[in-house]
Amino acid sequence: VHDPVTFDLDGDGHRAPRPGTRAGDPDACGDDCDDTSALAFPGPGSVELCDGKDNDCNGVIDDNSVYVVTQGAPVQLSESTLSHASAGGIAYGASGQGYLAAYTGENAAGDTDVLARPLDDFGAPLATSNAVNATAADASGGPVVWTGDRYGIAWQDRRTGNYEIFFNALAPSGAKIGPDVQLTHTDDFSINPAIAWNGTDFYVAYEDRRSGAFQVWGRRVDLEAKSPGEELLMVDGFDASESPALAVDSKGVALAYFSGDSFSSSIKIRFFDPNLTPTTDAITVGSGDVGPPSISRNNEDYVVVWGEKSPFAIYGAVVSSDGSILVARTLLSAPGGFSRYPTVTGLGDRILVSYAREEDTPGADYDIYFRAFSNTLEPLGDATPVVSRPGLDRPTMATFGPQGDVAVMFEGDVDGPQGNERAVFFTRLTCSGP
Ligand SMILES: [Ca+2]
Ligand SMILES: [Ca+2]
Ligand SMILES: [Ca+2]
Ligand SMILES: [Ca+2]
Repeated sequence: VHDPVTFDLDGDGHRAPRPGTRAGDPDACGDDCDDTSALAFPGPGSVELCDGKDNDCNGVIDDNSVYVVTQGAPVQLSESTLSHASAGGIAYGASGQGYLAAYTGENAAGDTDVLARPLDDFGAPLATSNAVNATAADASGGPVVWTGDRYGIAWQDRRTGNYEIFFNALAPSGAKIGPDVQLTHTDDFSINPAIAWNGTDFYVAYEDRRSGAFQVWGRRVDLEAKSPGEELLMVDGFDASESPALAVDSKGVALAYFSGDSFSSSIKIRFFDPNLTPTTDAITVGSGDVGPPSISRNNEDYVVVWGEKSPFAIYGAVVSSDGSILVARTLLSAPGGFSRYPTVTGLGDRILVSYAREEDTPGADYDIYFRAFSNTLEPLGDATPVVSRPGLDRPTMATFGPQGDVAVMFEGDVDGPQGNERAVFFTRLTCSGP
């Protein structure tokens, strides 16, 4: 008999596994492989659908499906009254309830806010956006995660004088559920949060400069956000580090981050148990002139992707949760042009990578590409353009949506209130079935 620590947030009659166990293990107290979706559960009655979920709990999302580009013009998410908009995060809620997108922009009064906006299944905004931060305090960030009955969001704002990390839970409408939870209280900047949900708790990792150099710290937050866990330094004591990316499952937490300075930098990954106690050392998967990483769980392992700058190209590696490198640094982008800002999504038997690519002709448009890979990072077909935009390429982020869609959120240039401006857009890949 265990404490009732697990939830059935999606209401399908199956509980999430206890932290540190795998769904269905004898000591797991739960067998729901995905407690964020009532359409995913083990045993008779579960049918694999093309919906971005592992419906039959066999470890593979949308078994045998392929992704195609069907959407025409991308949807602009950030209001045309905003300046300097940047993408914060996007997640899909309960079936039929659409997405929640978060982005940052400066309004006509000169305030920079983190805005949350509900979208329908096709990315069309359902309402105007709500400010998530305290008004009149500059803010940014906004990675978003869905739990099965609510979203979690993390951001940085300057209401206390210097930037601190805040958390709140949001209803599907984007409305705040409780008071903001301040996760950091330091005399220097705490910025750039990442967020994840493991079926029981949220995990938030961020850069914090309390030691003089930025380092990645992290903290656990329970569902009701009443008792945040202890703040923990997630990297080795002297490791200058930034740009955290998190992936979690019921067994533990994986952190990928940028380590180093302008002279020497690397991409590292480190694993933790659900209490954020490290279970491995930091493992270097790439080094040189590297950019921020993206990480996804895949087939009980983890895949990390990042951009490199000489030349501009996308690389990836696969690491198991015991810290073994299963596939060492591998080139993922097609040759030529400037490829950067990758996002990775693991499906269990294959891996989707999206990234921005600019041609090396002055003034050329840039494209968002996606490409599928095997679990050993062998390409499954060519890189396919999703959308082409004028202006400079910017970060991308991707998440599963309804009917197997993969939503891609990205930044692009538009004519805005102050001339040539940045805005946030939505497009998607659709699942075409096996
Ligand atoms: Ca459930
Ligand atoms: Ca479920
Ligand atoms: Ca499956
Ligand atoms: Ca599915």
